[in-house]
Amino acid sequence: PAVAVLPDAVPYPYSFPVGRSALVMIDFQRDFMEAGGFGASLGNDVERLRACLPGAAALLASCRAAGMHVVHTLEAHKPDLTDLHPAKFTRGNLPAGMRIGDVLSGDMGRILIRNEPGNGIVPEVAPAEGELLLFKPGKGAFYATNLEEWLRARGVTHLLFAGVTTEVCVQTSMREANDRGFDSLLVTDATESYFPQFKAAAVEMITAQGGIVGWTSTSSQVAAALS
Ligand code: TIU
Repeated sequence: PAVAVLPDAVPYPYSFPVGRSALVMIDFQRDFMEAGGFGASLGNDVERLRACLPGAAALLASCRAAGMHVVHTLEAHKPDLTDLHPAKFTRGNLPAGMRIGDVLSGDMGRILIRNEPGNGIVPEVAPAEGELLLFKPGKGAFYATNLEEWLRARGVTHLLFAGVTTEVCVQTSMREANDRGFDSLLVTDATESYFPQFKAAAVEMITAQGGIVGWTSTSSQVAAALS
């Protein structure tokens, strides 16, 4: 279809012009999603995040089949750390060896550094040729990146969001998108948090007050709308 319609989206029906919409896959990186990565080293249960991979992979397949633009982001810093604020570097009061740029024990390489092994996207949702792979130094995908320019150059007006974690990088990116005038939809089975109550709260706060940040739906409803 030229316009896909989601009659059961929350808080009310959402429609998107397929040729002017992009799927934004936030930070599906080994750092956060695999045992032995940075997220796991901080004591988080990565299996919780991995529960959204089937939904995310299905969503990615639907959007690719429809010919939509696809963007993959990575939370990543330059090897020389010139794009890392001291406030982010020191946050968490972590010991040496566990800070951004340090070498993690195991095979993941330097923590949150571009092109290190841990900074690759997990195979279940790996980027394909022609899709944008975007390094972002912040939580939001628009901060200190060319994402807005890239989307505007392609006439994109609507964004579908997936990724981890729901309440941190996904929600921040959706709020940034909302303030830039993009109508945004969060696909709830394609996003996860280490904390179930934070995912639930983020979904509620995005859709509250008439969709103050955007809409939510599921990968199967997006697939049905695109078929
Ligand atoms: N991608 C993303 O959400 N980065 C984070 O830092 N998430 C946390 O949950 N800490």
